[in-house]
Amino acid sequence: MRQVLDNHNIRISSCLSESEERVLADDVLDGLTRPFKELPPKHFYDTRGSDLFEQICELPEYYPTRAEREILEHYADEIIETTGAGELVELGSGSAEKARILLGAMARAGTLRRYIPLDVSEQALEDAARQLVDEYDGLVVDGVVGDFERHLDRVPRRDGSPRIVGLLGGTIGNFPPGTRRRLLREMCRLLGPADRLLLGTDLVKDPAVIEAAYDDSEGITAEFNRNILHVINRQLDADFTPEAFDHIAFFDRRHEWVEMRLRARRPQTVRIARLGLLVDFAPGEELRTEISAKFTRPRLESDFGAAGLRLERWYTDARDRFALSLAARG
Ligand code: SAH
Ligand code: AVI
Repeated sequence: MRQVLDNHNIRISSCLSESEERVLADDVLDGLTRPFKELPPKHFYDTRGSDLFEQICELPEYYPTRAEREILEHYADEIIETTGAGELVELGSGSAEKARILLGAMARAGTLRRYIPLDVSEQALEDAARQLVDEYDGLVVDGVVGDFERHLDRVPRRDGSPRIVGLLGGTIGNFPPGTRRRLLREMCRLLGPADRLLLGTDLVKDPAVIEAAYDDSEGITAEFNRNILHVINRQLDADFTPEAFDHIAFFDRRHEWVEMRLRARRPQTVRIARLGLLVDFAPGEELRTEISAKFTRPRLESDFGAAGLRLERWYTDARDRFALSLAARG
């Protein structure tokens, strides 16, 4: 692992290297040569994509962030009291806005020791780490720049006190059902008997509310969606015209997930120079860029069961829009 930052309270190491470009290249090669084109959503998050996501969180239509924050503000002290946690491992930590609420509860309980964020975005990780050590006296941030689908074995070992492993924001919903269970199983392996998983999931609700959250009136989500094409242009020397694609978001009632797609406005051929690949788009052809699954408690319990996890506590916001689950091994 490469050391990115090492001052007295912040250590950040990176599992990512030039080979990341190869990961994107392989995903693009797979995804754009399929009969139905698709790309994995983790490639949204370069610096611009992370900024756009932060703007999405502030939008009036995007309720998940506010709903999850409401739950955390209400129950963080109880969560820390029941777990006795002194460490928070957060996967896909982004700006660490929500971690801050849990770290505050740990500070009040006198257990706070270490925050271990893991994110593909080095910039987001570094910014969050600097702010947090300023805010919390004695806090150690041990960050990992990495991909939680590949680098969970690089999460630093427990320092003695119980830990919470968090995956917040509903990010688990961005994985299809089989991959979701595999990821939960891998997260379960990070837990000792006294540790707990804290998982944020968006809940099934009126499709109109969900669709508005993924197709906001200011067009920020549309820009976030198109950002994946900017990433491919820059990293793989491609010539996508992002504006030649419409942003589509719809709720799939059968699977209970919202999908984001990019729909070609006209016939076009895109050249991806690094791959020596030409990709044709028929007029109206769609490229799926994200699913975001919405959950019910029974669905989540069956996913937990399949992953060797047991649901202990289920917290929701006052309007039952979002849930936070506390789960243990076994
Ligand atoms: N947890 C925050 C951010 C959610 S956005 C919140 O609740 O608001 C999703 C975050 O996960 C982004 O910061 C993105 O960079 C990160 N991410 C997405 N896929 C990832 C992966 N495979 N490995 C590591 N981080 C990932
Ligand atoms: C990060 N993830 C949980 C967000 C979601 O709601 O699925 C990403 C997002 N996509 C569009 N808006 C926000």
